[in-house]
Amino acid sequence: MALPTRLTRLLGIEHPILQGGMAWTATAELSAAVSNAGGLGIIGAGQMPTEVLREQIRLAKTLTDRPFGVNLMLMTPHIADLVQLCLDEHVPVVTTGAGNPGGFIAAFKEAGIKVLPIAPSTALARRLESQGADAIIGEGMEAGGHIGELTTMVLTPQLVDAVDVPVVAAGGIADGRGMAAAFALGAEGVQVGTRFMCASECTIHPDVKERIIKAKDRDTVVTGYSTGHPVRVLKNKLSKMVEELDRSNDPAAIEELGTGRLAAAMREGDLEMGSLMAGQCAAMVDAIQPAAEIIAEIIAEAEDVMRRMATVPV
Ligand code: TUI
Repeated sequence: MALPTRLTRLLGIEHPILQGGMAWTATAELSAAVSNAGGLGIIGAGQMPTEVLREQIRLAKTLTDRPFGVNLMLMTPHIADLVQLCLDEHVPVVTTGAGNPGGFIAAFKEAGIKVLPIAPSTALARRLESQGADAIIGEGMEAGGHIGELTTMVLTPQLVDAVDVPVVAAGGIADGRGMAAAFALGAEGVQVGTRFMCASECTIHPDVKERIIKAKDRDTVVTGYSTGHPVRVLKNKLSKMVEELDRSNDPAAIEELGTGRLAAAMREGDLEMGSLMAGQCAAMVDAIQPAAEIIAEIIAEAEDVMRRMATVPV
C-alpha cells in the first residue's frame, strides 16, 4: 500500500488501517505503537475521567510523532468535557461511537481536527457527511462491544453508495483477506479492533488475550438487546446472566449488573464476571504479536490476495 489514497492522505498515515478505539483497552501505548507502525492508533476514551484522558493524550504525544486519534463514546455523561479536551489538546483525529456526533463536528473542523464518526446505517452517514464528517467508519455487527444491526458485508457497499467521503469498513476484519474484501466492497480503509487486543503493546490483562486466542467461531454472543444498546461479548457467566435478564425484559437490572464490568475484564482479567467485549473474529486471532507485525502481515496478505484475484476468471 505504498501509494497514497484519499484516506491515507486525509489522515497523514502510511497504511489504511485504523485501530479500533476500544474503551479500557486501547491505551496510549497501543495507539502509539500502531501509529509508529504506519497505521492510525486510536485511544479509547470510553468513560475515562477528563484528566485521565488528558494524561493519555499527552503520553501518546511523547510516544509517537505520527498522527493518532481519540475515540469518543457519545453515551458518556461528561462527553462535552472530553470534546473540549480534544479541542484544547489539538488531537489530530477524533472518531466517535455509540451516538450522533453532529453537534460537535463543526467545532472539531474549525480546530483542524479530522472527524470520522462510526455509523451503523446509511441515513446517519448521509447526515454526518452533510455536517462535515471527513470520512465514515461503517461498523458491522460482527464487531465487539456496542453494535448496530447490519453486517459489514451489506453495510459497507451501501455506505459507499450513500456518501462521497471515504468509507472505512469495520467489524469482522482481522487479516489481509478481510481487508481485501473490504476494498472489494468499496471501502478505502479498515478498522481492526479485536486483533489489536492481542498486540504485545496492548495493556489489557494477559488472561483476556489468552481467552481471545483460544476463542472459537461461535464463542461470542450479543446481549443487552432489551437495553437498546446491545453488546457483543465472549460468552461467560456474566453473558449468561445478562441473557437471562434480557429474556425477563429487565433492562434496569442489566445496566446495574453491567456497571464496571468492562474494566473488571480488561484491567483485572475477570474472565467469568467481566464484560469480555470482543468481535466474532476473536476466533481468527491466534498469537500475541507486536502491532507493527500485525500491520505488516495484514498489508502483505491483502496485497497477495488482491494480486491473485486480479487473475481469477469470473
Ligand atoms: O461504540 C462502539 N462500540 C462500543 S462503545 C462501548 S462502551 C458501552 N458500554 C456499554 C453499553 C454501551 C456502550 C463498547 N463498545 N462502536 C461504534 C458504534 N457506534 N456501534 C454502534 C454505534 C452507533 C449507534 C447509534 C453510532 C451511532 C448511533 O446513532 C444513533 C443516533 O442517535 O442516531
